[in-house]
Amino acid sequence: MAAKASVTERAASAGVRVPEGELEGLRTTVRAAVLDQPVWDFHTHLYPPVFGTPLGGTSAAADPRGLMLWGVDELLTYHYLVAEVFRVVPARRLAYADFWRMTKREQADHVWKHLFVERSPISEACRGVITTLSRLGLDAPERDLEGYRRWFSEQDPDEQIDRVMELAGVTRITMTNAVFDDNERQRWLESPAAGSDGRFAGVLRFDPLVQDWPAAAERLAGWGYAVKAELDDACVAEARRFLREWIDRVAAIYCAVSLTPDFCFEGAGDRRTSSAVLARVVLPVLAERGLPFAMMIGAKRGLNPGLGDGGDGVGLADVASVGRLCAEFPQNRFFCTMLARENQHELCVVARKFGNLMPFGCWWFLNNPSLITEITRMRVELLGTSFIPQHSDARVLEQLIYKWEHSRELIADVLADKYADLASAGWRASDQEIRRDAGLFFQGNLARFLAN
Ligand code: RAT
Ligand code: ZN
Repeated sequence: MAAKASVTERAASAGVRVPEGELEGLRTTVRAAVLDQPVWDFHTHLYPPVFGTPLGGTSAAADPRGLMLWGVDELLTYHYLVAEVFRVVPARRLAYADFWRMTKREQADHVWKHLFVERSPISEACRGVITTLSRLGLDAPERDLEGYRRWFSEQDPDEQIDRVMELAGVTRITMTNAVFDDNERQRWLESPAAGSDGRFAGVLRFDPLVQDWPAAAERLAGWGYAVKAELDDACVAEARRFLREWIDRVAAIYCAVSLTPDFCFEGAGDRRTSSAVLARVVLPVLAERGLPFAMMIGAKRGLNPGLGDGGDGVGLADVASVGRLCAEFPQNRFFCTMLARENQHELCVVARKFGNLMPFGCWWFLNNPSLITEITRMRVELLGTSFIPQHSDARVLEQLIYKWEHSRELIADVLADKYADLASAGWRASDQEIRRDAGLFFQGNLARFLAN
């Protein structure tokens, strides 16, 4: 009788019966939980000062090829903005080569003039610069680029990292350590302290190993590993040695590749080289080390090479291949993000089938308000709390501020709706439960997936 009565009571409280004030209170709680939640940023291209920095600031010597990018000139020459400025001043008026010949400061002046001064900076990447400057206390309405430059040059890069992490609410930054990048590889080899900054976690990234084995083999051979284009047993053993050594060197918490949209894994017996490298080299080593493998799939490399990093496009990828990997390698764990909007639903469905798959982030061209809202909403509906909603992909330190502020707002709104719907269905999550769930989204799911 009692159970029947409570079902009736709950039914009676469904829909419009939750008082408006209570729903408002719930929304406020959800927003506060998300906005305050410390973040562990799953994927960035940021580095600590030990990797050198082109803008020395007050404490370091400027290192033109340094990897730690920070400051207003770097913010303005972010590749998202380079692509945007070439829409306004196209290559027929300013040749790509002429742009790349300019100094960083001249490039930044060009972007500032055409995207911020001569028209309003309403794109997401432009707005991001404004959010960032404002939160740093720089007066954006003044539009004083020289003044911003002066302020940055008076900062200490190491202290700037602390300041930015504090403002962004980020507690740990995950790097992308590209072993096939000569500049970066050299720095790891020469500086034993490279991985010692506790604010940063290392990730071994090796796209060519999977996407272009013959070229990768040539490089490995040059670095002293006995490998060749044909992947025989001896070669597999050497390639595994290479991976193990570099996983240790960067203290990688996972390994990662970006794969083009044509990436395909056909399952057991697949004879493609990329599949063989995965099946015989990468996944066995990761299983042995207990490390997950992150796949970022869908970037069409070099669609317009003139734009540099900004020249990549997007293509529809084969999500079924991800499912086959999860099925064939149940002892491995996979993080996955895809670049095409059209792949997002299928990726969620595959994630429902495989507990060893963790979808993450709204990547690159998807890192825009309308799409973050759409994708996050769908993921919550299909996966509940079991995904990583966002990563920053920041390349310039201060981008952490805007990327996280903008994303948090959107994720908070989606979750506020979901908890309100839940309340209408008859389940009022407590404040503590809401904070627990927010913790899963912003670091707990990552920590747990890394741990087992
Ligand atoms: O989003 C980006 O900044 C891209 O340029 C890529 O770095 C991409 O995120 C990648 O990691 O390959
Ligand atoms: Zn990236």
